[in-house]
Amino acid sequence: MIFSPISQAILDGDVELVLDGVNSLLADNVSPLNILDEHIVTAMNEAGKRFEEGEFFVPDLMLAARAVQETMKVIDPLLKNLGREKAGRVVIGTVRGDHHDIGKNLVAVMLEGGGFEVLDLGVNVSPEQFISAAQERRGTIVALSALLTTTMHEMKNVIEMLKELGIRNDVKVIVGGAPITNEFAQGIGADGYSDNASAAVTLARNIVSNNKL
Ligand code: B12
Repeated sequence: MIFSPISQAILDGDVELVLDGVNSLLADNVSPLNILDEHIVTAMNEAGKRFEEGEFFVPDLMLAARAVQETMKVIDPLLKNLGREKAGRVVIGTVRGDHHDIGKNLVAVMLEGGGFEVLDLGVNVSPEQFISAAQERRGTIVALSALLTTTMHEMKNVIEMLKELGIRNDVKVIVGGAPITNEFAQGIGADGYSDNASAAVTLARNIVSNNKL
């Protein structure tokens, strides 16, 4: 398969080439959303495929991830500018034991672009940290990301802790990440799931309007 020069440069971990390509698309008025979907996400999906097929090793993934992170520094502010009034508040993070943050960062940026106030707690976040941040303001949505089958059960721990504290009905929980499915999300009692960052915004908006958070 032939990739765009930007996607290929991400796969090669060539930060300079990626930034040159992205800046020149932006100069041609290409939307940052388009750059994200067409070039960045495509490249990371391919990196994942190559890793699964044994063509890529962890250092290759880290180079690709670093190229994406540098690119997001340019794209982030532009995506955030797409937003208007605050649609609600979201506390987001990658669950305990998990350090993958590319997808989580994309979701955070898209939510901000979609008008949400977003508090990003980072990676390796404990249930206590999620819940304490959510309790700072009524109506906060908690958004959990997990990329490992060994950490996805942490999502259930967050929901169980909310139940134990008697505040399950006050805090809505949405989940996502490569190993998460709709069935899994329903099984742990989450309020919503999506498999991509754009749909996460629609999901959060629906939750706000259905619950008048
Ligand atoms: C990049 C990567 C890494 C990078 C992470 C860099 C970083 N800063 O994130 C590095 C090299 C550090 C890494 C490390 C490891 N990784 Co890794 N990694 C990946 C890889 C290739 C891509 C992940 C990614 O960024 N995808 C691109 C983003 C855009 O997609 P995404 O995260 O799925 O997010 C999208 C959606 O899921 C959704 N979404 C995500 N979060 C949320 C949250 C909400 C609320 C919503 C609504 C939606 C949503 O929206 C996002 C945007 O569209 C995947 C392979 C894959 N195909 O997923 C393996 C993969 C996840 N890693 C894997 C493994 C095993 C590891 C390691 C254990 C390897 C090791 N032996 O050290 C470590 C774990 C370290 C740890 N404790 O976390 C396995 C997991 C296997 C499993 N079944 O659990 C995978 C699947 C590769 C494989 N096939 O073996 N990894």
